[in-house]
Amino acid sequence: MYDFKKSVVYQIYPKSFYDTDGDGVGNLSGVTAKLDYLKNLGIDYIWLTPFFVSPQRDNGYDIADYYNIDPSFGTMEELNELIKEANKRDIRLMFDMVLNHTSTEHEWFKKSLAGDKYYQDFYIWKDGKADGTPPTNWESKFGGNAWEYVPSIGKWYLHLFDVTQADLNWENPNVRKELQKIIRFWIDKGVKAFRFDVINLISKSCYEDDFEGDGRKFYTDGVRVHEYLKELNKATFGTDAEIITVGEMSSTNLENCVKYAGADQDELTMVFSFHHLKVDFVGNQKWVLVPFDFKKLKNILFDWQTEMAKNNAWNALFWCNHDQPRVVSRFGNTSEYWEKSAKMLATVIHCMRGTPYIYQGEEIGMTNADFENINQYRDVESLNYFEILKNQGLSEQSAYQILKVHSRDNSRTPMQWNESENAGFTTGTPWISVNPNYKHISAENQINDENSIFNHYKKLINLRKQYDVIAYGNIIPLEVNHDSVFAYMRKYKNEQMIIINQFYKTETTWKYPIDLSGFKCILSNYNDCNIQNNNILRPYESMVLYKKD
Ligand code: TEU
Repeated sequence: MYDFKKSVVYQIYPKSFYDTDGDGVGNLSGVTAKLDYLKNLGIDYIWLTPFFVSPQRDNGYDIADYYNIDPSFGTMEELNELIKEANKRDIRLMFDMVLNHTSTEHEWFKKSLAGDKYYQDFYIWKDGKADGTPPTNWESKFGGNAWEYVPSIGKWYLHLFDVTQADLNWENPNVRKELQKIIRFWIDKGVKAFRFDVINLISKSCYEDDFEGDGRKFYTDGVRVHEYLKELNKATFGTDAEIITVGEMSSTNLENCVKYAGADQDELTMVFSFHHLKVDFVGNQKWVLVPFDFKKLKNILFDWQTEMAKNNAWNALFWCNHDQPRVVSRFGNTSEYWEKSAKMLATVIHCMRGTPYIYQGEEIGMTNADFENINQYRDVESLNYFEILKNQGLSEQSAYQILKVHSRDNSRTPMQWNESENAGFTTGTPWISVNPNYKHISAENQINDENSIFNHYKKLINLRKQYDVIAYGNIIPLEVNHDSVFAYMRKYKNEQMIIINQFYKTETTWKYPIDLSGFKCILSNYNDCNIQNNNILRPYESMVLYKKD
């Protein structure tokens, strides 16, 4: 019997994972080819980012046909083969459903454009203001105004993301029925898990100018969002208790997340929230350079941990995904303490209450892309913001510096399999440059090395399976005001676990706030883990202590 609380999810961005046909773009067969690698790591689910038919303006998050596979990723036969081979290894697939918007290439949108009234009501078309400006001043998440004017219709359509990603009108019951049909189609194919893209943005009802912000307050966690999720649950995945779901919640809050992911709410199994990944932003503004705020990071994670637990709701735990820079570059160290800091960061997340997600390459400590030239960037958001930053008066050099830190392409460079050309990702020309550090950072280098980052992840996955306290325990933050230590305790029945992490490359003193008699060290990133060690924690030191009464 699957127990999602003991499970770990591995995220694959197929385009950058493994290419079996030499066209430079990863594909579904590439995922099948690497299943044994994933089985060895010990993960339970694979979240595949969208591989459906798409013009690929936003790498598949712009879907033109939800029922078919994009030819660049393969065929339905190849998908069936992947499902079959994954099943054989007891690995389940999580599909990524983008239900907030479709590509403007989708037939619904094309019909909408052609003037078909039935399909026009599938999208959000509004009149502009009397002076000819857009209906509201809302900004697209990728830069610029969020409305596009279509002269033949005489109205504007809403696109919270790229201009080719038109927002669906969830107020229309026919839209909701079509979306339910899609989910049921994939459930019938045996899919046991779903991720829902920006699912807290689906309920829009109020179209007004935002004089304080970019418009998000009018459509984030909107008035009918919980009703819509309960309806989707009931009509689709709610009929199978084994199916797990995760909602991506953009700029959400705790109050809503305890509903989205509450055990008795009949909405979703768990949520991704992003506040802990905005600690190197200024407010909501990510295109700036500021050091990360450690205490803020710790406090946000602790608040979410304790509040979700109190309300019997479940978190997704993660540092990385295809939209985020690499965590070892962001909060760790890419030189002397690369390995130690990568292990420490993994331990912080994996021992918490919730379901851990590993993003491809994280398990081998992959780092940011380090691109030198705008020609190396592929992401629509990065390309737009490069222009926006320059228009704001920044020099090209300064704009590069910001992109280098915050671009989503940092996590989209090809998976580094081995030391051969293109890191073993493709025999062709990769669609995006491989990080030149692949000779030093690769899966092959690490699999058989007991002390590698890969094997540290493997151990963490095993701990979750072995110790009930990780899956089921409550969480107690320790010494929250410490300037550099991230520590907490987990408790469940007669089990106790203490997780201690030094977040910086300096030594620090740490006074254990509890009596440690009877505890033993079960995981560490140093060879000697001496829990009586005069209260000194070494650079990036991380340890897991355990006791059973
Ligand atoms: O991302 C939603 C989202 O709002 C972000 O993470 C976004 O990348 C960020 O705000 C930009 O600064 C999801 C997907 O994960 C992302 O890849 C898609 O581009 C986006 O939705 C649109 O479907």
